[in-house]
Amino acid sequence: MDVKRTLQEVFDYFDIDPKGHSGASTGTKWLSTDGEELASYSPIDGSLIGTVKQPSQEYIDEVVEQARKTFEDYWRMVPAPKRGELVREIADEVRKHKEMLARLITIEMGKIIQESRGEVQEWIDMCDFAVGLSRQLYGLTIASERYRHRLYEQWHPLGPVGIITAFNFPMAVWSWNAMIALVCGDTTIWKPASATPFCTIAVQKVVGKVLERHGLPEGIVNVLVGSSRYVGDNFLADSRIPLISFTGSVEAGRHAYQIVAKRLGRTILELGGNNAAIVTPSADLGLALRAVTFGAVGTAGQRCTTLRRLILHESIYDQFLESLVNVYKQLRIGNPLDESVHVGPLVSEESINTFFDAIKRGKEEGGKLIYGGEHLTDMPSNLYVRPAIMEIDHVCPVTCEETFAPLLYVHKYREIEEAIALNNAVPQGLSSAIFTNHLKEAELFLSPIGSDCGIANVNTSTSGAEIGGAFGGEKETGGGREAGSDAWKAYMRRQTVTINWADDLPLAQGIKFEV
Ligand code: UN1
Repeated sequence: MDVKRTLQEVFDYFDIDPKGHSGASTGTKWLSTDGEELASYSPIDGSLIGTVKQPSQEYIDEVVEQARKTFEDYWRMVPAPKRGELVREIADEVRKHKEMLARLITIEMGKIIQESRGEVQEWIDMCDFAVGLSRQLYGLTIASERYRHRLYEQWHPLGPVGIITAFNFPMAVWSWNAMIALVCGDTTIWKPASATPFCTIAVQKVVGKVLERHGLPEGIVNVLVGSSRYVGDNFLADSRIPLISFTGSVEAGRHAYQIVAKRLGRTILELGGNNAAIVTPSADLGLALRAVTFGAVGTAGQRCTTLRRLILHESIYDQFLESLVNVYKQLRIGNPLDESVHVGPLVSEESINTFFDAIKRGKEEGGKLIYGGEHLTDMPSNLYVRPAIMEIDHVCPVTCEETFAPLLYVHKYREIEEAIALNNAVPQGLSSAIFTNHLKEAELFLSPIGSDCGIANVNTSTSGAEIGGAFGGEKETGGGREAGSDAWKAYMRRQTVTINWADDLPLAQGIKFEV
């Protein structure tokens, strides 16, 4: 598929003008923003996708104010199942446009088309989950210690939610947050990564169709497209936004967290991962091989859940590594729009530099590059590399970092306890996996003395989590949880209620206070 022609089709389909598009929307309306233009380029061939006029503070204020006002005057009092109807119709709409949305993801950030379709599917799944949830925002009833008293808790909408997302999942991460926030009665304000503005614009166009059809007011689903110089510290410091959900690097997350903490706002942080998989002697090695390959090279190593560290038992070490290298040799690297390609380009020059820098440092710190690591220079852009495998027998500074590229470190272990210690030896704590057919080993890995990560998998990849579970991790990953399970609670405010229906006033804890 040709990049230029496909892009033109996508723009015609969604009716997007790629020249100086507005960077701010309150739903169906786009504001006439006047800031510097942000350009978006396709990593596939380096061609210009389009430009967006970034919103200066005046427009940011207008959008945040609209989100606050619509929340207060309208959205929070719409019954939750009715809010769910909006989300259900968004799901219907996304199903219609799935292929075009997927193509845009691939063109703008470079993941292979199969994975882009999977990403749009995550959005659809999130909608379905949220629609069900809209009838289940349950509170608990608690036994009161007092005579004729009722004690219970209820959940109320919180307010406008700021959603800051990374380039690697330019639609799904927003949807994990926004679909939940919407049924919870919150309005949303999305600031996407600077690398993927047109994915956001297309998403807003799709949502806008539904808002328009129902004549819903502006301010429910809002967008601010701009670099952090525009939509940055002021946005984070804005106390009209009670919750900021941030997905991105540890460094950027630490910065955001401090600004929001200063005003005692809430955050959901989904920061870096440095995920490991342990392959034990009892594992189904064929299955493990496929899972390891998908985990390590999927999205060209640019998922938070990408497999970065492989921990092999000494008895299967040579055999497994040899098979892995053979599989890597068969990987097709190229245009991610081509259905047969496994690995597309990295997103930017910066990612390329990080990849080569990590390989260099890995060697300096005692690693041995056993496969890949070349820059493929005969490609339509400068952003293609051959995924790399590096043997390294210890934990060192470079293996403690999240290198957002397809670079896999391989360690050897003897005892399972040693493998678990290696799994836990890094500052991040997002995803982890063990490959074993040994019940006791699996249970040990899942026990309190096992993996310290937010996600722990047995006989499946570190990446590719379903939306039904809560997604997020511990330690420097930030502790936030998004998507399924009870992650919705972070988007609402809990209210504990005591009702006295007695004729007197019994106090809790048996206190006597007579006047
Ligand atoms: C991310 O890279 O930020 O589990 C999220 C997965 C996907 C989400 C990745 N469902 O790999």
